[in-house]
Amino acid sequence: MNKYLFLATLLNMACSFSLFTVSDHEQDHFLHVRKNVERLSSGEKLRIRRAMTQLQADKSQAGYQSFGAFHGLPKWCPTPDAQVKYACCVHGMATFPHWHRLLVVQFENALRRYGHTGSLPYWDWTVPMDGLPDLASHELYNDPTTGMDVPNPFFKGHIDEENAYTSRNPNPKLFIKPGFGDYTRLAELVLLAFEQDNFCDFEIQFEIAHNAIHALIGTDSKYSLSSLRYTSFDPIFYLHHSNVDRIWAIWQALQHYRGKAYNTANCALQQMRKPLAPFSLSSAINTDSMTRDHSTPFSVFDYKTNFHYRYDNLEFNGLTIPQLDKEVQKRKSQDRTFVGFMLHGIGQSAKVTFYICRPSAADCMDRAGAFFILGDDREMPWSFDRLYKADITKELKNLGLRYDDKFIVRYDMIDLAGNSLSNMLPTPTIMHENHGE
Ligand code: CUO
Repeated sequence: MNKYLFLATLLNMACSFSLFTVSDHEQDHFLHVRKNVERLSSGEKLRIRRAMTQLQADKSQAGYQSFGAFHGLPKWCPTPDAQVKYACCVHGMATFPHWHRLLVVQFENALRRYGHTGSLPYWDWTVPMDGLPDLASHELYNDPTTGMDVPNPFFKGHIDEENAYTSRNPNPKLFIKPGFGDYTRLAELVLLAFEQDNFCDFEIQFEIAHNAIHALIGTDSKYSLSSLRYTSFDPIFYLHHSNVDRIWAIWQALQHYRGKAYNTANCALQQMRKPLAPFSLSSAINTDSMTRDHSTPFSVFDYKTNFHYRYDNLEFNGLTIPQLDKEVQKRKSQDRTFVGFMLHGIGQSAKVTFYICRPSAADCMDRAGAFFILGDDREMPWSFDRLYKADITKELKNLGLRYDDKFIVRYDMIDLAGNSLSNMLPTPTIMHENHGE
């Protein structure tokens, strides 16, 4: 190589590394930061509450009721065959994370229109907790400028369509502390999702883990988080889904660390190319150009570039990404048994409880676990193409059973008011895994 060509090559390299490439660190400097809701200052709480009050009073297409209607009632998105109107939200399919990332971005932008200068905080429900976030758990708050107690807009939301307010009935199980050194049950579910290094395997575990919060906060309340129709009218929905989005962002960072695909999917490719309604629709319906311009799932992965936000940190229960990688590798190398459920078109919110049945048919009462469905009779078709896995290793051990002993898993389903539902799932599958073998 002659010296001019050599110098030109060096210059080119310098340009591509320092002049024309913005490093992650430099990019991060310009992004809005989503904070843990429990770490907001009193000034930040006041500003976001004021913005939320104004957003709730906005009855235009860009106002609070539209957010509820984007997700649940009234149902107005066309079905694939365009015959019936369905709720627009996406569940039970690989584009669940994308659809909800768009909704959270749009909500955050709406708060900014009303003077909120920060981002949408997240409620980290994977760590042990004593109650719901302070921002959302009191009916009134004191406005220091007037000295008056005024309604806290994060406590409840009005559902104009039903002329009703949202309500909550948190299950006390949500606040049970784990033993020393253990994770909460919700954190365990999320850790199992983090183990998956394929997008679709991650997605189903992640989505079903997220359902638990809907069911445990809403329980049997009609206008609550446990109803797909009304969930997004409750303001705590947005703090929950900011955290759901953060969990996906942690998985993305973990994938990057593992050298695996993180800003794309290697499965469900058809779904990833199809723009998501109602974000993709006209400006008369979706007034937010940011979500309209990035309504194709493939463009939703890169949240920093396309939506200009980041999280204050991407730690999981205090574990940095390298520590989290070590933790999930350790878990994967263990000898474990799972029960797999094929979840298709359940059509309503439900709780599935499963039991290990030992050889004698009468002995079928050993509860092995439970999970929740967030569903409705008119929602986008559920099309999970893989099993939802629940770990039953400990439960088998407690019963003195090995994975190759004779046993079956039985399940029952109830709606969230406790009424029995007919069993509509295929027979569960037992799987034994040891990635360390
Ligand atoms: Cu649509 Cu949490 O998923 O609500």
